[in-house]
Amino acid sequence: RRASQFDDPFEEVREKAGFGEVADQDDPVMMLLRLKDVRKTAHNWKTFRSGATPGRIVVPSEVNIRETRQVPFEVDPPEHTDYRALLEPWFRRPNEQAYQEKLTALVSELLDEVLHRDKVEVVGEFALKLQSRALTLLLNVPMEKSETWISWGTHVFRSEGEALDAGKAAILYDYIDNQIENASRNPGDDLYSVLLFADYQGRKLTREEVKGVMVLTFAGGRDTVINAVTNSIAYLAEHPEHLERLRNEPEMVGKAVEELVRYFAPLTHMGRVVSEDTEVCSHAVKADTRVSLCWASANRDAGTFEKPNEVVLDRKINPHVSFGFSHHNCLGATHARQILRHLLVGLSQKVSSMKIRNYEENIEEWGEFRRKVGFHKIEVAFEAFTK
Ligand code: HEM
Ligand code: EMZ
Repeated sequence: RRASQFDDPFEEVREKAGFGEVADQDDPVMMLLRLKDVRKTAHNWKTFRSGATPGRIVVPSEVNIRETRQVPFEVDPPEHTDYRALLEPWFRRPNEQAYQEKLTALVSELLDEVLHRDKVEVVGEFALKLQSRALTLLLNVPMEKSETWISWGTHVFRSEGEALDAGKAAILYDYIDNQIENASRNPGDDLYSVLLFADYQGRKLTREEVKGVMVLTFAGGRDTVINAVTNSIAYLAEHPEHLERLRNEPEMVGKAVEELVRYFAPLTHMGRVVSEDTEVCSHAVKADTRVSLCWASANRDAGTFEKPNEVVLDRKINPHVSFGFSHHNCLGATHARQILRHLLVGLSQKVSSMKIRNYEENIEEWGEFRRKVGFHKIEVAFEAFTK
């Protein structure tokens, strides 16, 4: 199997039963695998709740490593609607011209750093840096801040050998508490300050709510972006004809981003807690149990996607759910899409070819399913493009 091939481990079970079962810390999860069920369940927030005990909708459950409720991720309507209204304008800033110019410069600088080296470990030396530096734009804080974030590694709650790392989580919480404290003493035009002084339902947000938004911003947009960036590079390394196509037809970059994100599905699934006895997929589910919406499986549903296991770079109809569906659809998607657009354009303009030297795959295990989500490490040699 080639480095950039991401198989669909769910196909058979999706077609036969429609769901799979996963054990997780005495709190099992019923994984929904079909696009139709995923959408229907995501939409039905009354029966399938996000506002459960903080951490419980994440798989593996984070109830034992955090108490802070992530906002708006772990809140249901109607409160969710008001939080979103407050946050949406800020999270749309990546569409602005000035923001994009900074992103172009940032990608260009990073590519120049790797271009004159023999080989580069893309996860740690490229994707993590790109994710962290780009996040300074989203938070509107100085670029130097990214140096601290880079030192944390690829996940804020996980580490090598430990799926849930409470010590690591504590570093993030302390950091955010500190930044909130600084912003309250000396407010600026960064996200912390904006949140501290915003109006929510006629009152200010509490420190705990501000922290909830910030933790989510750091955690949700981290390994997802890192995997999307790394996997896109692996893909274009093995498909130089597509790199060339992007160079000649830059107008297709938007479609290419959607298709790569569909194919890689950087976030495999996300849970919900069932609020009343009900039925999903002709299967009885009890109140207070967990189900999950498997975005990765839904994206390969042959009922909707033709040739689901192929990357069709200019795929015309692409209603993928990599960024979720309905109320909780990804707030960071505008930012993530812009990073990927600028990456693809930058690569096509500056790189003629990339050779993969060595790699170690990152495989997730969910019950009977083994799913490749990206790489722990991947060494690539970049060759500069000269006109
Ligand atoms: C929600 C995926 C990048 C912030 C979500 C959801 C998915 C997702 C599937 C829905 C969760 C649910 O329904 O429970 C991704 C992927 C990304 C990405 C694949 C990168 C390719 C980011 C970034 C940020 C971010 C960069 C911010 C810096 C959020 C937030 C939510 C969210 C705040 C919660 C929205 C809500 O509950 O209303 N993301 N995400 N994400 N994501 Fe992302
Ligand atoms: C949570 C989640 C957000 C969780 C939209 O997804 O991302 C996961 O990586 C984190 O571990 O806490 O933020």
